[in-house]
Amino acid sequence: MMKKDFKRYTVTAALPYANGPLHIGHVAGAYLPADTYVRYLRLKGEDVAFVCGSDEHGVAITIGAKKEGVSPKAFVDKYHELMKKAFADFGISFDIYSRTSNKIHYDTAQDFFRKIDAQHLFLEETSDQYFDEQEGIFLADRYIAGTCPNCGHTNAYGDQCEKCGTSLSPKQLINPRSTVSGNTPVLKPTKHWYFPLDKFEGWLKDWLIEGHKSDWKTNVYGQCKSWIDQGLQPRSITRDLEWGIPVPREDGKGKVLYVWFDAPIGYISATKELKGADWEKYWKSDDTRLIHFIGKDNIVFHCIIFPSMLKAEGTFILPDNVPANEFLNLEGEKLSTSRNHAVWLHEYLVDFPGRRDELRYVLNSISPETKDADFTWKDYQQKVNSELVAILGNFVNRVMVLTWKYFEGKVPASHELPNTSDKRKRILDLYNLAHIDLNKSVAEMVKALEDFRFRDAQFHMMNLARVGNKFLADTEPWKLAKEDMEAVGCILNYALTVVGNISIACQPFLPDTARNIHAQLNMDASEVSKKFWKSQTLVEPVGAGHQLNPAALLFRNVEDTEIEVQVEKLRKVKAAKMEVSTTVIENPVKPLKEIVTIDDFGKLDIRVGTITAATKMEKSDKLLKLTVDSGLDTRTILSGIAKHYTPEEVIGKQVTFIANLAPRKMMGTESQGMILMAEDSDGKLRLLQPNEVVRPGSTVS
Ligand code: B3M
Ligand code: ZN
Repeated sequence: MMKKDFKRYTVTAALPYANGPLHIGHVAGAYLPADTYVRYLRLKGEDVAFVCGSDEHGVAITIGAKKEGVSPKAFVDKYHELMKKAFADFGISFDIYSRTSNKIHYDTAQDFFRKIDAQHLFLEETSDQYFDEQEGIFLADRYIAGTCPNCGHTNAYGDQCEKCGTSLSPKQLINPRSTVSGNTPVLKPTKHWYFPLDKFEGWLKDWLIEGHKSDWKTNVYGQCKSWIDQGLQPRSITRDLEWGIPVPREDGKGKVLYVWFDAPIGYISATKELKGADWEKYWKSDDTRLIHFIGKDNIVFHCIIFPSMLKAEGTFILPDNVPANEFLNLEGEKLSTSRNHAVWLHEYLVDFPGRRDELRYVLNSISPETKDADFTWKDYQQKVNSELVAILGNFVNRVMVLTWKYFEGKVPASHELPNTSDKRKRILDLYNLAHIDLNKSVAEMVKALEDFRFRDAQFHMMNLARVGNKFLADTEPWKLAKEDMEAVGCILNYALTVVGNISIACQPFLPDTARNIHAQLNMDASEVSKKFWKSQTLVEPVGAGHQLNPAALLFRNVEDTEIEVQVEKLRKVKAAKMEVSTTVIENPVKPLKEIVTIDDFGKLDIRVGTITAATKMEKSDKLLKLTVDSGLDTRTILSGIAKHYTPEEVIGKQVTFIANLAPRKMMGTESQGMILMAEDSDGKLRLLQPNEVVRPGSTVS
């Protein structure tokens, strides 16, 4: 394919779900490569809109909110702020970090839906889906658990069995149960709208399979091709949920857009927010290059489904490239938010203050560009110590220190060294060799950046320091200092040129380090930097006579103790999980809640009381109104046991109850506590009683 002449860039990074903090897997997957690329584009002087934001809809959010016992809105508010701050603190240079709960996004997503709907492209279909009668809701796949038909695991989800990895549909589960109420759900008809992906198969074959055969990464292209080759089906794009963007149709009341329909449109909404009236240029102009940075689990959504949606809408440009990464593992195991097996970005920033570039460097040098990669703390230490410290930091520091030693920190003259001795001839030869090597490295670095090969690009950048070190070691200016200061000056002048070029070349990868070197060189980088990135050859950043600032170390060694602390942290999490998992009973009714401390538990005042009277609550088939002698007082407690006990059955029984629960009004009556119950997997309730009669008011601990 002919390379187009692009005038501007719209670069997107996957919108992370606002359901937990960011870890190094997220960073290595999408955000660091995107940031590196965008920094490179800006240095070249390109017009770029770099957009991202929180993905705030979908089941991941509603489940998370439920777990934390808060509303979805409160839940996303919390994580949006946390993620936004972590990105900013880490220095990811988004032009905007937006969120999909913004009004502008609701409007944009609904308009998008309407535009396709007006062409009568969506299909409507009514089908049977699982419904939780107690909660009165249709259950998303993730809210249904049951026995896996493949491996017999009793806690498989409606979309996947996490034990054997089989992807499932809810109806395949044996003994399905709602994870919301624990009850057995019933099948009930519901209407949804479907995007006719099958109708785009022919077009996708042209645009993607033919059109991007040679310019997309093989891992991305391969996944897309096999997906399309298997044949495409209509995909439902609406859901029966309360949290989400309402379907903009009269007959769509109570339904919301599927999160994967609205989320990618979030890129467009964010651009609107960023650019105002100018936004269309970034999405509707053929000379704009659209690039999506994502992890591999998002490939089909960004390469097949979203492009088809854009095509259907009809007025947008399509992604020109989607350089998706594979996964990053941690110490040989999958990163996992739920198991807390992760290096959290916000924690790294606290544990390693002022050392952002170290993490950038290591993640970039092991970037899972073509296959999964593994992050280990030992390797982190090794890369920092033997590369950043020993190669880059060491070179810059030697040159600075020598210049101060011999020339009081002033850049020495480079006057063409007359070739008057064998020694000088050798220096000139070495200089010429180094110069060729360095320009080659710069060219290779730029080529790799253009091709989204950031680990190679960083390697070539580091080559500048490798060549610089070798040049110093070969020319040995410290030995010449006694006999030929002119030659020493020439060597250091050139070495300072290399330092200056490194400071410019490392900007996309190590932005803090770049600034540090600029400060030491006492240089304003902006003009030379432009020249460097335009010409893609070495420039002369500091001229003879220029006064440098004092030398300072760029990096320091990562100590064994620092690494041990991190490894220990991971080990402790694992040990805690093992303890928990050995005490979990087989076939748990509900997933284990979050761990609480003994102090949390101590806040509950649990006691034994005697039921002295019981009646059925009017207009409720669930509630019994109980009078309980609590030992302290006589109180009224409403309990949802009417389907399991008659009033007569419970009078005289001793029960356990929470005595300090804030009173709650239900159906006009105040309940002053809560009776404790055991609930089995069929939803059957049994009173929790002491096995011997005790004095009312006895505490439970
Ligand atoms: N939030 C999935 C994820 O975080 C999803 C990406 C949306 S990009 C439009 O992996
Ligand atoms: Zn299974």
